[in-house]
Amino acid sequence: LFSAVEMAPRDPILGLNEAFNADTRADKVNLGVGVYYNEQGRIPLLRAVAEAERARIEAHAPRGYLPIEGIAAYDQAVQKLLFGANSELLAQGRVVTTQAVGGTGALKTGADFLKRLLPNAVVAISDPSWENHRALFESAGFPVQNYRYYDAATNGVNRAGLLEDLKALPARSIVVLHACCHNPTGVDLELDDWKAVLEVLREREHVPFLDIAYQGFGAGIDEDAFAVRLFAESGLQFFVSSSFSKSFSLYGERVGALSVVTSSKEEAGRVLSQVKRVIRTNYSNPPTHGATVVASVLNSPELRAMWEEELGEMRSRIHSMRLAMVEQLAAQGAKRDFSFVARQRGMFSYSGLTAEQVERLRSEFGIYAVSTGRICVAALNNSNLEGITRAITQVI
Ligand code: PLP
Ligand code: TYF
Repeated sequence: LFSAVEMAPRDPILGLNEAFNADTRADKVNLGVGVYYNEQGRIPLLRAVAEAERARIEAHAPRGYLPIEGIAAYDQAVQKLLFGANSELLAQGRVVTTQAVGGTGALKTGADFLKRLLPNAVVAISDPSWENHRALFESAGFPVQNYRYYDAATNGVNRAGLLEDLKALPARSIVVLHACCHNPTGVDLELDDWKAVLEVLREREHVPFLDIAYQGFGAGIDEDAFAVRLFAESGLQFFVSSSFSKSFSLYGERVGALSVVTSSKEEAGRVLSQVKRVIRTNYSNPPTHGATVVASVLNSPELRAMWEEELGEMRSRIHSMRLAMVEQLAAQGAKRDFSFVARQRGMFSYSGLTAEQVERLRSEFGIYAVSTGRICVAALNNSNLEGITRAITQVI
């Protein structure tokens, strides 16, 4: 049965973790995987999460099966976070939200549902994009193409190329867009870019699929939902996959959601029934713990305020690390202008380092980054920054 099974390639990012864990050097640093580490180099357990967990344990709550679509209080809290508490769409009952097994599970549920609706569609993702986007939509049976996005010459967005490529896609393609804190580049669209993209999508009848995995890590919770809210006002039907892995530091609990914007309450009911069918045939119903915790935090005024403060601390620590990195690289005499790092948003920076330079960082200095040059700025701290910037200065 298995004699002809070939070895599958490792995930380029999660594979790095394995190599990092096997490295015995005491001063090794992992700038590979997209995880937020605090100033002490640890994945934080947020105070708001600890509080909610304590209350939950004390309540000795039974662990029955959840509904297929997940915890209602969770789904509603997700909707408010994405669309805004006063959203007209929500009041009209036009948004279907189901709890998902992380942002990844939301993308896959959405992809499987879309495959039934548009079996011959093309899926378009940004060049570059999160490693898993292509594989995930291909595994749902879609051909996946790139649209131009990052411009290495300016460390910005290739605006003309982006719009041209979206126009050139077959009508009714599925277009995956990073709503904020683009992974891997850290380069986001500006307000006017979003408006221009929206008009092309409308013209070409493309189906937008907004992926938001870093809400609160860019400019703020509401600010980072800008694209979702712009699309909500547009009257278009679209998909949103969202994740609390980063914003609640609950990576391993797998807490995400899929939201589908429909054109009426009646349509929403039919869509929900089909999304539930996809979920049922994949894993029946979602897990309890993470979503219970997130719902208690979002629905309690005190815990919510605590969470917003903690998320704000993570966001501003990353920003100060960006500034410190630019400053230190200049101070070390790096023969390149790294000021763009301070303008990028979210956890990542596309540093411009080549695959060979990344390899030297690993072999000579025990510093792990993705071979594309992506580094996780959220893993920098005041103790490791000097060593990292010195090593970067040496390899370039
Ligand atoms: N989408 C993007 C753009 C991501 O960077 C990630 C990162 O993990 C995900 C989705 C998946 O999120 P999760 O870990 O919640 O599955
Ligand atoms: O891009 C990252 O580092 C995170 C974590 O298959 C991740 O999004 C990476 C690869 C993967 C799943 C999660």
